[in-house]
Amino acid sequence: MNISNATSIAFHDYHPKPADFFVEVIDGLLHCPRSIPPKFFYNERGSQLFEQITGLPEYYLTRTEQGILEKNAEEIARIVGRNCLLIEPGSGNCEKVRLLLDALQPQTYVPMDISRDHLRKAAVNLSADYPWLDVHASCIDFTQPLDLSFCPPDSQRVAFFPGSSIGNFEPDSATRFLAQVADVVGPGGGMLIGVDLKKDRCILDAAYNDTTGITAQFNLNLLQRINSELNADFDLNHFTHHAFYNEQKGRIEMHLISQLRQAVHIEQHTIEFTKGESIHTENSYKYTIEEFQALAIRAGFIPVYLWTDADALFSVQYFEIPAC
Ligand code: AVI
Repeated sequence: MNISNATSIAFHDYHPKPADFFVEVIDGLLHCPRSIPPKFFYNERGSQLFEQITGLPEYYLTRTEQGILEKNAEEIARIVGRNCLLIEPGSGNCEKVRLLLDALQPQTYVPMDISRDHLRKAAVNLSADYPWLDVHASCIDFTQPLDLSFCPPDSQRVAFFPGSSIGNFEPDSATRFLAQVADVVGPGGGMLIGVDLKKDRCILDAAYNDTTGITAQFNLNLLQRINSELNADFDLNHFTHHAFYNEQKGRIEMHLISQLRQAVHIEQHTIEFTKGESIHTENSYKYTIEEFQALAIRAGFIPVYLWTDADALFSVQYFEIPAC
C-alpha cells in the first residue's frame, strides 16, 4: 500500500503480534534468578532515555560506529556494491542508514520495525530527504522469519544491522538470528553489522555506569513502566541500578538490586524480594573480531571486510553468503 503521493514509498504491515508484557514480566520475575526481557525498556520514556545514552561521553558505542560509517562510506560502498536491496531489521528512526545512502546508492531500502507509527514516521521522513530512494517500510517483528516476497528477486540483498544490537542477543540466539538473515539475503547476499568489541573493562564499566545516572534511570524505568501499565507497586527508591562487565561471559550485565527485604504486588501476584536480590534486566555481549567472525560463520556467512576506529573500540563488519 502506498502511503504518500510519491511512488517511492510503500508500507507493508505483517501485523506482528505484540509481546504480552504481563505474561513475560510475571514469568521472568517468578523464575530464579529473576529477570525482565530487555525489549521492554523501550516505551516512550525508555526510548527517550536511550537516545540520551547514545550522546553520553562514556557511551562510546554510537559515536564510534557513526565515525566508522562516515569515514569509510565510500569504501563500504565499493566493497558491498551499489544498487543493492538494503534491508534493515529493527530500523528505529532510520538515522544510521543515512550515513551510507549517498555512497551506497541502494536501489531499494527496506526498514523493518515492530513499532508501526514510529516506522511510518521514520520512513516518510527518510523518503522526503532521499526522493530517489525506493522505500518499502515493513512492520514486522524482526526476530520472526523475515518475509521479502514483495521485493524484486534479482537484486543483491544486503542486511544492515548497526548499533551492536546483536550484543543484546544470547550467543545461540544471535547465531539463529544471523542464520535467518542469511536465509533472507540468500546466496551472493551480504550483511553489514555493527559489533562492539572486547576492551579494557574500565571503559566498559563506565559506558554502562555514566556519572549523570541516565543509564540508571533507563534501567529503573522498567519498574516505572510495570507500575503504570500493570498496576504494580514497585518503590523505585528501594531498587538500584547495577551494571558490570562479566569477564568470564564476555558481557555487560545490568541488574536492579533490591535494597531491602520487600514485597511487590503485580495484579494478583505478590513477589517477595530479599535484601540484595537482583532482577537481571540486560546482557550486552562484547566480542573479539575472531569470536564474532566464528559466530557469523556458524550462521552461514563468510567474513569479507571490516572497519574499526583507531582505538579498536567498535567494529563494522561485512559478511557474505557464497554465491552458488
Ligand atoms: C541497544 N543496545 C545495543 C544497548 C547496549 O549497549 O547494549 C542498550 C543499552 N543498555 C544500556 N545502555 C545501552
